[in-house]
Amino acid sequence: MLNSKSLFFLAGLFAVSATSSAQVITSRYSKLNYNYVYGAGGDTHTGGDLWESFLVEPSSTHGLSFIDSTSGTLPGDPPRPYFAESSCDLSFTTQITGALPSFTGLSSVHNTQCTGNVSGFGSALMYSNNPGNLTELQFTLARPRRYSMTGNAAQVGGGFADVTVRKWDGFTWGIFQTSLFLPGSVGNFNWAGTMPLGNYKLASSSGANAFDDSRSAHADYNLQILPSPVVINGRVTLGDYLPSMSNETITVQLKNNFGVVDTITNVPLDASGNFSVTTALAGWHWLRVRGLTWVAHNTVWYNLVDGVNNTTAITLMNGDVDGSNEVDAADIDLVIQHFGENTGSGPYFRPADLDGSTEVDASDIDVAILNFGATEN
Ligand SMILES: [Ca+2]
Ligand SMILES: [Ca+2]
Repeated sequence: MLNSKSLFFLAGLFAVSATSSAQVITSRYSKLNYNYVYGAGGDTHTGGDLWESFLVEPSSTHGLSFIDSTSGTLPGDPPRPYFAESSCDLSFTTQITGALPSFTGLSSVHNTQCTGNVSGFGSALMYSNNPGNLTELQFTLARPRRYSMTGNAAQVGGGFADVTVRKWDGFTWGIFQTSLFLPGSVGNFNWAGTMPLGNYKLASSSGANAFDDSRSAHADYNLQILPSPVVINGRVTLGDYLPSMSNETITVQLKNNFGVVDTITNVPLDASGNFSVTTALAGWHWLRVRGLTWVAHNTVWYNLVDGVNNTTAITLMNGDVDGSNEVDAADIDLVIQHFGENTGSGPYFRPADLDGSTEVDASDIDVAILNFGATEN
C-alpha cells in the first residue's frame, strides 16, 4: 500500500536508478500497533495506538509504549476486589547502509513486550500482533548479487517473530528465505548465496498478545550485499571499424537455458578489444555479446568459477544500424537516410556511421552490404 508521498519519492528514486544502481530500495513500510482491554465489570478500559511510516530513509527508529491500570471492588457478597494493568513496549530500528539507490546492507531490530498484570477479579489483555511491530522493505536487484544474512528470531511466553525474504516470481511473492522454517520458528539463522535479479520484499516483525500474562518477541537481521567474485575476461574484435576499439563499449549478458540471467552494460574495451566484467553467477552459462552496431554473438558454454575465467576471443559482425540483430535492407535504408551526416556540425546519427569514420558515407553502405544477412548466431 503506497501513499502519494511514497509514490512521489519512488519516481525520483527510479530516475536516479536508471543509470547507476545495481540494487535499489523501492519502498518501505513500518508499523507499530497495539490495543488493550483492562479492568473489571463496568470499569473496563479499551484503546490502542497505530503508527505507520512509508518514508525511505537511511535510518529509522521508533517506539510506542503504554501502561495504565485500574483497581476497585465489584459489588457482591462478598465484595470482589480487582486490579488490572495493561502495558506494552514496542520498538524497532531499521538501517540502510550505502546510498539509497545502491545500498550495500540492510538491518533491522524489532522488540515487542506485552503484559497484562492482574489480581482478584481483574483482567488485562494487550494485543500487538497482526503484526504489531513490522518493517517491510522492497528492493530491486538489477543484477544478481551474492549476499549473507544473519539474524535471530526469539519469543518468550508466547510471542511471534518472523524474518522473511520474498521474491516476486511474476505471479506471487514466493518465499526466498524465512525464519519460520527454523525449528519452532525461533533461533539464529545464517543464510548466504546468490540472489537472482528481480524484486524482493524483506519483512521483519515481532508481535505478542498477552492475556493476564507477559509475552515478548524479538526479531533482527543483518543483510549484506557482497562483491561479485566471478571475473570474466574476454576479447572482441569489432569488425569493420576504423578507430580504436577503446572508443566503444559492449553489452555482455550471461545466459543459460532459463534465458538472460545477468546483463552488464557499458563494458569498456581497450584498444585491443579486451574486456573484463564481474558477476555473482558461477556455473554453466554462455555469453551474449553485442556492440552498438554489431550483431549479438553467443559464445560457447563456460563453467564459470569464483575467480578469473578466461574466454575465447570472438569477432563481432558490423552493420546492424537499427539494433535488430540482423543486417538487412532496413539498415542500408538508415545509412542512406543519414547520408552525409558527420561529427563536424549538425545532426550525426552515430549508428549509421558503421565504420566510425566520423561521417556517414559510401563506405558505411559497403559495410552493410559486406555483412548483409548476418544475424545473431
Ligand atoms: Ca538490423
Ligand atoms: Ca563512415
